[in-house]
Amino acid sequence: METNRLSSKIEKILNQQITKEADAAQIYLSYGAWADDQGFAGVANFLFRHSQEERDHMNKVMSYIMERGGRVKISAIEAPSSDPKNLQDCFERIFQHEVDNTNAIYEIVSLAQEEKDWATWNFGQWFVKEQIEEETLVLDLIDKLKIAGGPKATSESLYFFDSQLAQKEDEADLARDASAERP
Ligand code: OFO
Repeated sequence: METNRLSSKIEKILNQQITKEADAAQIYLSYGAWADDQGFAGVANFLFRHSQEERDHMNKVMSYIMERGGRVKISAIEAPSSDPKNLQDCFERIFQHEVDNTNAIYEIVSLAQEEKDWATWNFGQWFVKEQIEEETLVLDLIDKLKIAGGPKATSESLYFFDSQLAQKEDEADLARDASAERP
């Protein structure tokens, strides 16, 4: 009796996503270590927390494959690329990683839709929303860095940015949710 409820294509793309999330966790980890070395303890803390979040995403995909009777395959991840040049560069690179990951999630939901695998489609929607939040969060930080002066920001404004990040919420508020929650 066939107990695997995932097609081989869906199983493959979900396993690839496990690697992508692990990859993202590794990137956040390496940028966090870089930030700490530069004296930005708040930024480092924020990036380490995010690294953990990416690991949680990896586990979420892994659990889903197993729940559906599929086979999890763990692959190697690459070493992260070179250190960022400055904070602006760090967050711009993170934004690009998030956009790449969003595109990977879109591939999953598109394939699920094509195969009429509504369970996977439904599962993927959690990630679609999560990616909107993550992109919004990073864009907001890039904006703040621009206001602080971008690559020419003074140490005083960077100190302020860093202390803000030490206590920043990990989830961004989305405008659409804010209006929906209004009484
Ligand atoms: Fe896994 O959310 Fe970012 O990449």
